[in-house]
Amino acid sequence: MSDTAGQATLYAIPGSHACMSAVLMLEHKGVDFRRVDLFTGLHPLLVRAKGFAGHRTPIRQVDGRTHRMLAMLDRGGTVPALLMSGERIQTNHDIARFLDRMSAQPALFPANPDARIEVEATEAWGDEIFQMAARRIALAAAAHGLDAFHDRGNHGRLGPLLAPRERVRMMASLGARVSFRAHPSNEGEMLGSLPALLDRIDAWIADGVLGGEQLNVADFMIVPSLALISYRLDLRSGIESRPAGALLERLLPERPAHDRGSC
Ligand SMILES: N[C@@H](CCC(=O)N[C@@H](CS)C(=O)NCC(=O)O)C(=O)O
Repeated sequence: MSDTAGQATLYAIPGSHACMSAVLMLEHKGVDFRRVDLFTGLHPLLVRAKGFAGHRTPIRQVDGRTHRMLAMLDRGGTVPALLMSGERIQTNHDIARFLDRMSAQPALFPANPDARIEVEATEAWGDEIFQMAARRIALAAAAHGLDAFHDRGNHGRLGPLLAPRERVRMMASLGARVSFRAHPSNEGEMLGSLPALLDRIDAWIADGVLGGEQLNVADFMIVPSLALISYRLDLRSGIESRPAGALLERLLPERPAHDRGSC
């Protein structure tokens, strides 16, 4: 059961790496779903209007803590938000577990308990650390103007970033830069931390935790963040030349515009 007979609905915003994680998991499971892109910035309100609860306890941190504005945004609610079989599920963490409960195969988590612990720890890092790092690194570039981005953020592995229209993209990125403390003044620090983050992903690939024959929830959590960072023209080739870049190309190949909806 769902809002339209048999079909799930995924509420998202354009270009969201977090929403692409949910898209990849739904595709992996072969779920029939429609994607509804909400207007970026108003999406916490819009998703509440669709009956989603928001997060009473903060779910996101910047520099190891949840400042007041971020806590307020978390209370409002985040996308991806999934309406499926009459249930409303918010956050990739809960969506992954819900999807595995609904149908065990193809699994998102390894059956072996030790392997599962490792994958869940990698997923948590992708969710709590890397997703925010990617968001802030991308937003910081917007302070230099849209020319800092592949195709000015109009097309790419995640589709148009934030909004299909450039003027709206610039306005939305300005608000988000304040919310997520992504400013030219701390950009150097964020960029300085990136090589270690990418090395960590490459090491997980070498160990077979990521990029295995059977893809898992951690792959789906981490790869969209790589995609978002690689919109930055100054970082693109540095990512694509790594093992992480090969995994990115495997899961989210560059496609002609509009091929994957307007994530
Ligand atoms: N880590 C969570 C959070 C996702 C998240 O931060 N979503 C962003 C869009 S990329 C959002 O809805 N932000 C609302 C806001 O900041 O007001 C997940 O993966 O589900």
